[in-house]
Amino acid sequence: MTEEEDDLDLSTLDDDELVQQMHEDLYDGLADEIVEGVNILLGRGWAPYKVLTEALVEGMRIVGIDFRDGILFVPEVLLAANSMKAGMGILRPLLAETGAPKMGSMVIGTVKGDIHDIGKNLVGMMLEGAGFDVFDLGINNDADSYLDALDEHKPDFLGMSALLTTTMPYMKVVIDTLKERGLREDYMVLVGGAPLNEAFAESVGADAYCRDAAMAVETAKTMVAERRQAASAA
Ligand code: B1M
Repeated sequence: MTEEEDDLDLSTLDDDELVQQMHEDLYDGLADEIVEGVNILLGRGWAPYKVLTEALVEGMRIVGIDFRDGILFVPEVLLAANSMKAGMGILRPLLAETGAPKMGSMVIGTVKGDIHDIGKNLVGMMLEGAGFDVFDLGINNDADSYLDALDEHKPDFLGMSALLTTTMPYMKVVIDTLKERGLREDYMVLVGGAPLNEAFAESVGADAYCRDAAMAVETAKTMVAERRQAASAA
């Protein structure tokens, strides 16, 4: 980076230029700049969700393409991920403070063998903002870890995330374990992650596939409402 670029005053950029610059800063793993950019956009009246999707998620999508194509490698992507998390740290309380009425609860975690957590964290943040209590188990969860948390928190939902084609089959192990222990009907199971789709969710016995965090919130709300309706009709 040249000295001139280093001195760039983000606040002098218009919205489009700033978002573009944030994609580049995310790509370069510049966490301080991402934090500054997020604060500037919020200061200009951008909704937290718009900042999240247009500046951060879109930036990470670009990183993902160059990671896939062998232009970026793990250490660089890790820096990008940490920058994304720094930005999400500012947005998290804002997304959570909507004052939404309590909707339900979810135990969520990334499956065994998988350390990707940005998407799962986003889903948790958005659910919290929509009024759900979220119990986040982090990454690399085996079936016992999920089942212990379900037993402890007795949530409405189990949410599982996987970003690798090699780890997504583990969702079936968890669901089969729930069945073996006679617990499957106690929880609604939602699954998500970039390599998944509806057919996969159905094949492992999940209740629904969620394409993104917004869809996870919509799906959870709809299922809670349907369950309450069924309970009041019974
Ligand atoms: Co990894 N990685 N990575 N990686 N990584 C992918 C997934 C990959 C697609 C990159 C690529 O090749 N293009 C590829 C997987 C290929 C495959 O499986 N076929 C890959 C690989 C290969 C690997 C390693 C094996 C690389 C290596 O070591 N050689 C390694 C695996 C480590 C492991 O897990 N055991 C690895 C490591 C890493 C980093 C550590 C460097 C870092 C993770 C950091 C972190 O998460 N803390 C990383 C990253 C950042 C990525 C990419 C670039 C970005 C993922 C991301 O955060 N996306 C990713 C490329 C990609 O996905 N296109 C890639 C942004 C996030 C907002 O989206 O996670 O999809 P996403 O979440 C969305 C939805 O999917 C959905 O909602 C979210 C929000 O809208 N969703 C859910 C997700 N979970 C949900 C759960 C729900 C509901 C919805 O439950 C209800």
